[in-house]
Amino acid sequence: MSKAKSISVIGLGAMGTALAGALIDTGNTVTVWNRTPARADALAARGASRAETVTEAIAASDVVILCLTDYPAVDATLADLGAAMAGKTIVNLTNGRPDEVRAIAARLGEQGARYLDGGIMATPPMIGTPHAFILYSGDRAAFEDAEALLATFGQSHYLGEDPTLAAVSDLALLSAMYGLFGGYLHATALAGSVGFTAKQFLPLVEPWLAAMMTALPDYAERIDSGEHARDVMSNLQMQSVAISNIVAASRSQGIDPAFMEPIERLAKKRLAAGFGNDEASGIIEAMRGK
Ligand code: FVH
Repeated sequence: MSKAKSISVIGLGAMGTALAGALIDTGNTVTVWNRTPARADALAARGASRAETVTEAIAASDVVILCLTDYPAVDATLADLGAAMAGKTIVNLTNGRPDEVRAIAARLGEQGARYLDGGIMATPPMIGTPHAFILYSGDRAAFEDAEALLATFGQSHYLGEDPTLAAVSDLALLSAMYGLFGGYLHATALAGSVGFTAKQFLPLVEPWLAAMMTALPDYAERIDSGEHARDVMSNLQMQSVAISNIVAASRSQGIDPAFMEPIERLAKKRLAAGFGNDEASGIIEAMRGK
């Protein structure tokens, strides 16, 4: 597929608008539709064609991007459009669960469409820059045909034919992000209880997190090999004391320890199972129900 193509974008929230804008900026013929029509005004002024109905938006292009709040919104938008789907490549960049992905992939497949599911690992201003990356899974030929077009948004990572791969990986990466942000917020609240402003605390917390990120390759090695007891530097017994101190100190400082309590529970579960001398990477086994 050459770079300049006809493409439709359905859903013009913050992200859909950024996606459509990037496509316009790179010279593609873009048709847009949104439930609330006024949200198409700015894109129309930049050269997009405004579809009056979803059916019209789908008919306008072979490749159709969906970017809506959730899968119930996708279901509502695509209801009763069966015949219009035949021969189309549907690229659904809506955040969702694997069960939702399976259901829509099966339904669109029965309707004769090729289905690609995607997870956007970027905020709207990052779209069209090298910092954005997008996960895709589903119909391989559809991905290969649309690859040049999809490269408009940022780096593409095609994960495989199973359509749920992108959604599960997206949720996994978001889980890492929420863990980081939640940890930062808890830390900043705790430091704030003794008078630090967030800006005063930042020069401490930022390099600390950056230094701790360097442990990830070692954790990955231990997780894949199952060797949590090898060359232990910071054993779980010692770390669980600190974790419980964080929970207790948060309470006494008037900070809700809710963010830290699950990790305390998992660490204790692992300790009770006799793995106190292991590295804390072994907590993943408790998460896996072992
Ligand atoms: N914005 C972000 O930072 C993140 C980055 C990572 C990926 N996400 C996902 O992208 C999907 C859309 O997110 P968004 O930021 O564009 O969301 P909103 O600005 O809130 O726009 C929502 C659009 O969905 C339409 N919509 C909602 N419900 C329905 C429905 N029942 N029928 C038809 N359309 C519906 C809504 O339309 P309207 O309210 O303007 O009429 C917007 O177009 C999302 O999955 C993120 O997780 C973004």
